[in-house]
Amino acid sequence: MGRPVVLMPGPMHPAVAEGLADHCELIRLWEESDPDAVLAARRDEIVAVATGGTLIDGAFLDRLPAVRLVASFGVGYDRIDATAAAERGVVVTNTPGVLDDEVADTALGLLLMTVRELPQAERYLREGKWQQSGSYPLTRATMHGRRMGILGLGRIGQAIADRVAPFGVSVAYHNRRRKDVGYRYYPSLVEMARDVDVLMIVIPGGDSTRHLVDAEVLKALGHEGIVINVARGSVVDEQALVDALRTNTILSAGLDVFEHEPEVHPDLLTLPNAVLLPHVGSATIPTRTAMANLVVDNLRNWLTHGTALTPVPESARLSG
Ligand code: NAP
Ligand code: 8YV
Repeated sequence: MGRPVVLMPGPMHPAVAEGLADHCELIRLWEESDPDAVLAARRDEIVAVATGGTLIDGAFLDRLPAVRLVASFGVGYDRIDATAAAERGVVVTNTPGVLDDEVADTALGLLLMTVRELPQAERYLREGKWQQSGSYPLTRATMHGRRMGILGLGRIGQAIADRVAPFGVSVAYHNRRRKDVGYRYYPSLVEMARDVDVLMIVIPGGDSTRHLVDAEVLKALGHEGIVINVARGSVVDEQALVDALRTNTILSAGLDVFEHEPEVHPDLLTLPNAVLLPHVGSATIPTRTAMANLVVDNLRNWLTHGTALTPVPESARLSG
């Protein structure tokens, strides 16, 4: 019997291919001159997919009836239709846990950058304005005494909550379900927004959370309010956010993610009260390597023992 065949639709971290080399035949689809012909010719052989961002929906899976595992790079799996996968008996895995600290560090850095206008102050220095015009203006906001509302107190949300206590920042949260934690729980996002002045967004993306943060939530957050998004751009109505920043309905925003990455809403690029990062939440060599290794471990364990290490929970898969 030949080696199992695994499909990689698009380029991934090199450690994935390296880790799989001895365990399967890997089809690098993007390198094929006629990908459709390859999919048609190998459709009954390909048993698993390793992916880092290709859209995998029901139609894609229907072309590959022998596939039983989709191993995804990243904890967010919003590019995979997990319900369609579950309906076809396909297990989806992601890479939870190994990036929590990295993303929480990024979130905290982004919060500090936004509250204290550090990128703007740095630009001021580089542009020679310190000599020309004197000190950078005092910032209206300070970290101390801020009230943070975490939208999505999960693994990363908890790591962020752990980090802000020494700054004197209080924490509340909104999830669909209350957790057994010491922070105040809000069943309503708008009500939480009304009571806090930092909205920290760390929920999964996808259809079920699309534009959860809309004009009403931003208005509730108010003039001193700061939005930090390290989750997915789709969670925020980006046009409503731009309008809220322009009209000072909120104070400022720090964004690592955008609705149409790598495109960024052109107005965000010019607004002085927006701090923008190019989706670097987990982007360090050690953390991305750990994520790649977990993709490999999921595939290897499944190919060898028939079980995956970090499958997306069935409840999440069937609810989308
Ligand atoms: P997690 O542990 O699954 O936590 C997600 C939290 O969101 C859960 O507490 C969940 O609680 C809550 N939630 C889910 N749907 C909700 C909804 N509709 N309304 C309110 N709360 C909801 O996930 P994680 O590992 O912390 O990762 C969170 C997300 O961060 C990922 O899905 C990914 O999109 C994003 N991320 C971004 C980067 C980056 O580079 N910027 C890196 C890693 C992850 P309930 O189930 O009780 O609602
Ligand atoms: C990565 C992420 O940027 O894990 C996630 O959900 O958003 C990030 O860690 C992404 O997976 C890169 O493809």
